[in-house]
Amino acid sequence: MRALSLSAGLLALSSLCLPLHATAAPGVGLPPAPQQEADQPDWLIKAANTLPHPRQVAWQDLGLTCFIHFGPNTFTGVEWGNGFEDPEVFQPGEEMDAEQWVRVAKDAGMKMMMITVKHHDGFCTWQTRYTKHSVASSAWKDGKGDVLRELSGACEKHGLLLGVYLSPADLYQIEQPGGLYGNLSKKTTRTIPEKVAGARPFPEGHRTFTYDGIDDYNAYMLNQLYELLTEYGPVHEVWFDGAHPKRKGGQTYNYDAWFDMIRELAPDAVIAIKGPDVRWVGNEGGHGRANEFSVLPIAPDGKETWADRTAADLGSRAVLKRAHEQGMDFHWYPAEVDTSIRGGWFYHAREDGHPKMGLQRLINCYFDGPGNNGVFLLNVPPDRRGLFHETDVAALQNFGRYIKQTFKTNHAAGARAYVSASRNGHGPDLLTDSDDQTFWQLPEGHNRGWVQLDLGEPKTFDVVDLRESILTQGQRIEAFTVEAHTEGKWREIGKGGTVGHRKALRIDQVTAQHVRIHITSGRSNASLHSVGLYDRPLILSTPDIKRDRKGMVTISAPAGAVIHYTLDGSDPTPDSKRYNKPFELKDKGVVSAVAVDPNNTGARSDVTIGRFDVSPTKWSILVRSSDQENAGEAADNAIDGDPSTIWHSRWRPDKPAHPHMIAIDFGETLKLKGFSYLPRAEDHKTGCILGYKLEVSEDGRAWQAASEGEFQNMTNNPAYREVSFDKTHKARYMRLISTSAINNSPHASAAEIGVITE
Ligand code: FUL
Repeated sequence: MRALSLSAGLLALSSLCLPLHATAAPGVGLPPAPQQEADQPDWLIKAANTLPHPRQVAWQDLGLTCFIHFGPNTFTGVEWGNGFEDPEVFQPGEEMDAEQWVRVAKDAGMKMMMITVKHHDGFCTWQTRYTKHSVASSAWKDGKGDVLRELSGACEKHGLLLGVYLSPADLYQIEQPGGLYGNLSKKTTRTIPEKVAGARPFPEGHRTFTYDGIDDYNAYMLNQLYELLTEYGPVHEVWFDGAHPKRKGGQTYNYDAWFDMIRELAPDAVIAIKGPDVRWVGNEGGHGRANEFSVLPIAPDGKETWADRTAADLGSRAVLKRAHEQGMDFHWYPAEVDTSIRGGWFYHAREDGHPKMGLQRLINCYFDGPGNNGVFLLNVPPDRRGLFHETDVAALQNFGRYIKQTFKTNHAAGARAYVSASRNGHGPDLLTDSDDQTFWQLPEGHNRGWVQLDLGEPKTFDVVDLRESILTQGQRIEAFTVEAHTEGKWREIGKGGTVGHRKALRIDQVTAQHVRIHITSGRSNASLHSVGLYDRPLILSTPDIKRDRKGMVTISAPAGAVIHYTLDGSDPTPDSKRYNKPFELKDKGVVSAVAVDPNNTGARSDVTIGRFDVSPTKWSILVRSSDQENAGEAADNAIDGDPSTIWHSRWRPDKPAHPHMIAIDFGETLKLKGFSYLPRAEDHKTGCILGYKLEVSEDGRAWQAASEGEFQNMTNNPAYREVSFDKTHKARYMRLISTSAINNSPHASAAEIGVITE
């Protein structure tokens, strides 16, 4: 990028009040200098000057990271274990290969492996000295296996960073006799690591830590952290999950001591979720907010408890103003966007060949994560062999290729930049140089401004990639618009809100030589260290498959695409049957569909797989037994095959309470192996069932319990669930009874309720 020098022409123009650094680009002109916002309040300037720690920026630079959920649940088929698992169930195959995980992740562009070394069930997948409930008690590798050791070795070999997820919730320590969790032990002064008779010595070179007020469980956590941070090479992220299937004894956590030890033993590690460096984005679906702020209010004087932040607006001016008035501090707290490539966090064989995340959804998460001022932590659960499953490997390869291809050529590189104004020493030439440490910045007092790029010749692009220089200048841009000069005039081609570390804005494809970015609202004077213009490869969106109440299957794809499908579970190709109109599928079946570009380009979408059980053609609601809201939210909506309509329990009486019931007559006797529940789709999820009872009946009078419990992890991830019964039940009738709902909602609701038949 070439810096503009002051020319005689420019001097003449600047005397006409055109901004400094500007010179006319022939034929396209330059916009006038924007009017600046009068004095900005102190609290806003304070937010503009709230900066990240360098370790947070280094973490954010990773962009894409890999989550590994691997433990007893991999083998027992549940999402949350209960602490009673026999260590013997942990039995990866001989072909287990942590290097395969790392290689596949690296090829997909991931920069860190974050592994659950202890999930809520309490089983430890490293050789810990502090419990027998670990790999040491499994026959796997004769009790000598160590998953973390294998992963850290593979990470080191392939140059990826390592992160550890150590669950504070620990059901083994809650449930087992002598368990340490909530055992009401005395809070005393403890020196960590505590000695264990006969245990292998710790590596030399690390100091010990002495903390006051530590009970048994906190000592256990500290001892384990000490092991994890001293014996497995550098750790770059420590994840403390906030989820708790169960609590006991009023157990509290000495976070200050945990954090202190981490800072000392792993100074480059960010402490995530229940910690000060990285916040959970607020959902497990991989979605970011339209405006993802990194500067958030926190409680002052070290009183912050790092509660989940799930509100839609976390850091707008309105939020900051209110927080400031309430005496809160501001803190740099960037978002980690996490989701699983599969329906569950752990591997479940039933999901093989049934990817939750096709290419389109992975891409969306990318643009919601690193492309939206966050980091995308994508979970890929190893299977029972101890390998990433072929389905997931293929999805990751596709995804990696797409991202590499998208960001291969920056059409803004080498462009000539004009700006509304610059701070001294931070001119436009620093905007597209290849040095991320240098940046262009508006002068003080300018909270608005523009950048105009002359690309030298018309270029085609559909991504505008902006990056603020957050390390020293923080997050300041609140709103921007993008214009392109096409067909002789300027027109808006995109707009956005926050930028921060990075905003990769997807727009409709445009071909233009001149492009403008207007910073239309900023806190103080914003900076940008780079602008990118990229062109995404064409992909065809995956088809959507639906079956209605009458058993008619409709497959839809973007206009123009041709759909092919199979009904035998095989992968559809352009030679498979072509879809023309809805067809009937009353029984159980699998529909696999692909969209193909009709223009012989060979372009194809990912395959969508629709798995259907018997259709609800003959089903009806037992109206008298069902608690239903009739105004548009009747129980029938839960069996109509349309996820956009819902059943909702009665809003009145004014104090509704569980249980709520929905009862179905199948119109014939079915052999039921289980049932499925799809919560309503809206963000608020009112009435999303947590605790349930499922009863079946052959005659509608005598009911038998088939399943009872809580949908695991429903609060954090209110999504589709399947529940298997212990045995097959013959039933003509089924009723679902809610015993609780997430967020303590007194209601019950469902988008769809289905069956799993033999
Ligand atoms: C949640 C946990 O309860 C899930 O099992 C999973 O580990 C997810 C990443 O965090 O809070």
